[in-house]
Amino acid sequence: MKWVEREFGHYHGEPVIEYTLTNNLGMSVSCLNYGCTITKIIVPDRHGKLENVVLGFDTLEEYVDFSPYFGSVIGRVAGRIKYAAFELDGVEYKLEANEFPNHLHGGRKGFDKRIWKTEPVEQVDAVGIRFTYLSPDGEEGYPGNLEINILYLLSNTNELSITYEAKTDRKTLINLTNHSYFNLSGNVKRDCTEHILQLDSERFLELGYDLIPTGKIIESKNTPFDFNQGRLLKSGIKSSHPQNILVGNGYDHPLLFAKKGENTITLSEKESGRSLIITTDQPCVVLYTSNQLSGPFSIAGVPARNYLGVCLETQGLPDAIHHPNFPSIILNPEDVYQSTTRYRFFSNTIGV
Ligand code: FUC
Repeated sequence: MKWVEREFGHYHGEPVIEYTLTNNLGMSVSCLNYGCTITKIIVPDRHGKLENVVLGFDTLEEYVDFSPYFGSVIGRVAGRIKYAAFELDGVEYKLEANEFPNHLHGGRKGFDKRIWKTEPVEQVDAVGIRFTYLSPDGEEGYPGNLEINILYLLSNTNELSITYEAKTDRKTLINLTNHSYFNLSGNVKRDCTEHILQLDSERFLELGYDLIPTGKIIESKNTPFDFNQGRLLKSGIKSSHPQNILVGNGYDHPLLFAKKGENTITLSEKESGRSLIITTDQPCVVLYTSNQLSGPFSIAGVPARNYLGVCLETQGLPDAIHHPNFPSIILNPEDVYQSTTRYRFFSNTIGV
């Protein structure tokens, strides 16, 4: 197991470093102190060929100019907050309305655009990076000084675990996730339409025209949102279900896990033979099939187009602060926020 670092660029005068963690099987994960951004995850296919399975850029300039949150940590609150405002204990807080009139993924300068302090971590069977950041009271409109501590750990079983911890000195909101776009074909050879997704979920959140939950919870049975038996992502991309059409033909939806506690998600692609099993303690996963990815940039030489990657954002329910029936995302000063999501890669397709 080892880690190496190299200079990746400069952001407002501060050095941006890329760390590469490599395990004894040759799997590697590269990440930046800018946004805790995962730039590469290199894993073998069925023939042992090592290729990158996430979307990313080669330069910091491209991240700054174009990145739709490729690989980064999202916070303080993932997803959208309607009208960029909320009330806590009778006080109204106004947030940055960076997707006017709403707030998206932590604001204009969320955690994905911050330089984090880093510290390499070496364990007997794992190597990692610890990221820390102090988000000051009022940042992007949120109350409380928030101390965040995130650990990326790569093991010798081809598992990357991400552990999030946070503490505040005033009541605030928190809902952290990682926004990696997976593409198991390797080096963006094919898009994500032939990826198969399996997870135990019987319900998903209906979205409004602004992509914010309406509050209605829909049963997935007999819809393209039923992934219990495994389903090709293209079935939702080509579907005539109004919820698929609404988000730009595809998925951009919070799927609610069937059970409390730990849940697993399996993503696989037959042709490469690669699978990814995600285990999380979060109550939902936002499935986003990159329906709005096209833009004036390329990814590993491939011109950006929709469906090149799939995001599986494990998190609390979006806009929970406006829905008393959703699990709370309020963090009190006497509590510690703690959550772990693990990503384990296999080079033989599972469950297909
Ligand atoms: C996802 C989606 C959004 C958005 C973005 C880049 O999390 O929920 O709709 O476009 O990321």
